[in-house]
Amino acid sequence: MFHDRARIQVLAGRGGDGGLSFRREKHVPKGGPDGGDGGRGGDVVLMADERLRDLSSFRAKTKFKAGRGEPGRGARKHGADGATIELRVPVGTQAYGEAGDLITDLARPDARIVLARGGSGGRGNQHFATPVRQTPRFAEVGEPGEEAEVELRLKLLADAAMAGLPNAGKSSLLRRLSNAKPKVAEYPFTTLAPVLGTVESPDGAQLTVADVPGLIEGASEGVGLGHEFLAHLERARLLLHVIDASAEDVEERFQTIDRELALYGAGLDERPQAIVLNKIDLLPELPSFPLEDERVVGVFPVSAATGAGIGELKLALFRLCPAAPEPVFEEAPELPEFLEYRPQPPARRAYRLYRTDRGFRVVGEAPPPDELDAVLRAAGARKGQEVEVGEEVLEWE
Ligand SMILES: Nc1nc2c(ncn2[C@@H]2O[C@H](COP(=O)(O)OP(=O)(O)OP(=O)(O)O)[C@@H](O)[C@H]2O)c(=O)[nH]1
Ligand SMILES: [Mg+2]
Repeated sequence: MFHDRARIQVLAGRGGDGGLSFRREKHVPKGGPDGGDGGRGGDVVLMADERLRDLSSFRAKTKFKAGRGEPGRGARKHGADGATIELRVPVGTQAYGEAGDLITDLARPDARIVLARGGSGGRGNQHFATPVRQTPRFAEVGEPGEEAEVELRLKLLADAAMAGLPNAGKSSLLRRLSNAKPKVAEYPFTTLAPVLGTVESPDGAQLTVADVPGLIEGASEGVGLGHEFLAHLERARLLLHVIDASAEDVEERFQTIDRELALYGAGLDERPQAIVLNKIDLLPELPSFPLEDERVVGVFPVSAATGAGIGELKLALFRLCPAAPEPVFEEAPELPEFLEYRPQPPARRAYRLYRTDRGFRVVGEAPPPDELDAVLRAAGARKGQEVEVGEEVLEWE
């Protein structure tokens, strides 16, 4: 099975707590504070890997948690940073946020984006000594990591894509045109997942062509296999509309597919189309295409069985395929894939949380009780510990 969608939950690592410690040396009776800082929590990163073809690796596992930062320790020892995890996805994967907003489009190998950022580590008590407070018995608590629910959708990146009814001969054609070897058989719906092939011109130029499962009437509403794969046509700059020319109703066949492209939307019905009239070996004379249509940039009678017309079609592809858009990333490093996306930009906290030797201290504008509860629980508060909020001292339950 080919998986072009996945929903995942990501949780970045919590920052490590600051250390609460005092220097101990043989001849120094009362050493100063020497608690080091906590390490940063690990990030969850999404990364495009050329070697991958689909999102099936996210079937087995959908929750990903980066490592938490280690707490700071005595002797000013900094806690280790939490491990960052990298989720690898095929090139062409888009990530959407919970509101359906496009977060990023990893359209280039090795493009990467931070989906959830690790919390910063808390400062150790070594930072809190002042002339009047030489023994600070508190240290900062590490911040929580960001979390997010993300939908991944793979949209193949091909220069041209085939559209057509089942059995039209799309896969046979891709075998003829490219290095790909998709399965061919005399029954409909032989192709169950998109296949990419590379076509080479005599002068060494290359184009990628996608063979997509056959479409039938109603495909845009989910009939047959076609619908979920229509998305893979979206990024192709040229459609190869493959029609079995040995059938009597060539025009009707064209229109059936064309309607589905229009119903699907995303501009598929405005894409330039090369009409491939296949199976001419079954016809006594060369067929013609009965329609005038401004999107039709060429009509090619071919036989994937005998190879007739294939050479011409191949050359024409290089001529007809609109030039790829300039790789914008070179001029515009601010493309989404380079942005560091923060799912929930952490609101600046109006308070700070410190660990003391008896429990916790909240300094600044304390959050509402529910939130305070959650924050303390996350920081590892235990029953019976003291929580100082302003002038008040509460007991944690
Ligand atoms: N006579 C003849 N048969 C062909 C030609 N091209 C393909 N076929 C046959 O048509 C049948 C369907 O071919 P496929 O390439 O599997 O068709 P498809 O469009 O990929 O079909 P789906 O994957 O089901 O959508 C097979 O039996 C092929 O051998 C051709 O040019 N001439
Ligand atoms: Mg096929």
